[in-house]
Amino acid sequence: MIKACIFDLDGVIVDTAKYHYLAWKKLADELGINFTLEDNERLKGVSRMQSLEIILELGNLKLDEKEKEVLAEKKNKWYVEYISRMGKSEIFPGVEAFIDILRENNIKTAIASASKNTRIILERLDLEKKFDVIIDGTMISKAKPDPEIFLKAAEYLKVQPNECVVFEDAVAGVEAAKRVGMKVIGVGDPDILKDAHTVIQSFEGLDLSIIYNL
Ligand code: B16
Ligand code: MG
Repeated sequence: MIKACIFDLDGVIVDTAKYHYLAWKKLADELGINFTLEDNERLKGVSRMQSLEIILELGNLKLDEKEKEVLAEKKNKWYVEYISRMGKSEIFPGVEAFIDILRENNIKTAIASASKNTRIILERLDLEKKFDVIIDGTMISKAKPDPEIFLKAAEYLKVQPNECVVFEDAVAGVEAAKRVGMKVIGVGDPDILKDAHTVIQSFEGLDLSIIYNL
């Protein structure tokens, strides 16, 4: 019996990856590091500090913790500038309608995102009220594929892990949810998200059958 749906944010509800890329690119350019859109794929679903580590590794740059914090903070300032200009038109097609269907059918909804900027993004998209629970990067200590974020979402929703369906665009997120017995719907490329129970390309036209037929 499915009682709740838990949504990742970046790459599932909205495409913030392009803004992460612009901000990281600006930083990489400053540091003289070549950073491509292909490299950016490795940053999806990964925490801010881990993302910085990947970029520094691309440039063979070794820095101390303090220097890394300054750079991460700098990138985040640029990123927040970009996302502060986002609007409702950037929500992926069909997402709001699907969440409305869930709520009308008494299925609880949550966000589980590694982003510490989750609340700013949801506010800009006017989506906060659509979720019963919001778990973000400020509330967890272990990154996906650790299941901490999904377990916390289930706990706050007051449901059991096996009563949840997770929507994820990152391989690490699919693994995290499966580790605690949740059903997972991948959002994106079926070849990449092959461990998910099923994969969708879009939320357009989706109804409850997707979660009941898993
Ligand atoms: P921030 P998700 C993740 O969000 C992004 O996919 C990832 O690229 C980003 O580095 C991470 O959030 C941290 O974001 O710097 O805003 O705290 O996919 O878990 O919703
Ligand atoms: Mg994601």
